[in-house]
Amino acid sequence: MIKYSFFSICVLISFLSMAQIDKKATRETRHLYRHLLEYQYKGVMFGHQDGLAYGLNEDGTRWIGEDGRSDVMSVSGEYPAVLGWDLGKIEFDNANNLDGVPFLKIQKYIQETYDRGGISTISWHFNNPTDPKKSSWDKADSTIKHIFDNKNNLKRYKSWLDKVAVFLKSLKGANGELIPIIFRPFHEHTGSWFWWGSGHCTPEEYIKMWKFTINYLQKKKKVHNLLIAYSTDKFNSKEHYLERYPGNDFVDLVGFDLYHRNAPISNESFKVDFKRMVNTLQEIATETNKPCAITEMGLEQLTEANWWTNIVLPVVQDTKLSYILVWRNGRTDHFYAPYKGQKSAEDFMKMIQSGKVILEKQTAARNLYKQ
Ligand code: BMA
Repeated sequence: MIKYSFFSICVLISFLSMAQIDKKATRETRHLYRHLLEYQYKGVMFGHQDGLAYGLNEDGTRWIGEDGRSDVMSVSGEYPAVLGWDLGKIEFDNANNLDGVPFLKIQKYIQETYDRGGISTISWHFNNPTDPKKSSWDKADSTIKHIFDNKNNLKRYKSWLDKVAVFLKSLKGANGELIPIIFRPFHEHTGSWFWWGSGHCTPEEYIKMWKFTINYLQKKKKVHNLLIAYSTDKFNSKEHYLERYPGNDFVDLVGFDLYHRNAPISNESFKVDFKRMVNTLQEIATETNKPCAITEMGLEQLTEANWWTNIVLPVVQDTKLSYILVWRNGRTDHFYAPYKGQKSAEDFMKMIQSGKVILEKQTAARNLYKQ
């Protein structure tokens, strides 16, 4: 009797301490979440957006769609630990996403990443449901208000979410199990460059949209392979970070996006800001018992040869951060991860050799999807 009640108390305690929001999440999704918490302070995983789909050759020209290739691999001999993808244009049933990556390929890359033991995260730069011709970047005030005010707009938005749900549920491992995804909707909302940004909706509208979306995917469409990431852009304080926070029951992972601009003049001030934001994020992660990450970051064109060990490593090492993800290697003038011969490649390796930032092999050894 005593044994059983002790056992039930342990189960209850572990249940209460799991801040994961979807109580029906698949086994693999629950394992991933638990492991993200367990590995805090034990090395930060490195991620790259679109890292398997395309990149840059040594002479700076593009390569696209070469199976097995990755710029991080060409520099380090390993794949990134985390791969980021975007579903922009899935709402129109397009074959390719907004940056030209075929959705069928994204599906395959996610499966390969899972098979190797890595993590996939998905963002969605989607068009405006009240005026589908308008992209995420076409600023349109009160879009969210008009989605809920107007039956046709809401119907259209739901039909787009249906497509997202079909895609997410199509991601399966070798045994038919769903592949866990860190899903990161409505990102960078402390900025105002997207229609869901702070200049275009009230905090109440933003939170309503968030809750509606998560409920629709998890409750209505029964998508149970998601960890939901809340990611702001730059923020000034904890209050600012939390201004549009939808609540602990609607967020699994807390993060932010931050780009380093105007290097080298801004190097020192960037480091100060970056450190401050990481500290605040860790405080929130601790209070909410949730994992945290830098969900997007980078220095465009990596113009600083020592960027990784001078700017990134000192801030991210020995923190709670689960991962940092740099943006895509899209063009000669728009890339964020080193490629073979790129001037920061050697320094990137120094950061990896420090053991504080890890790639795919050490990540796979963590068996993130297993008990
Ligand atoms: C931006 C740029 C764009 C891209 C968008 C969505 O930061 O990389 O070229 O279309 O992200 O991936």
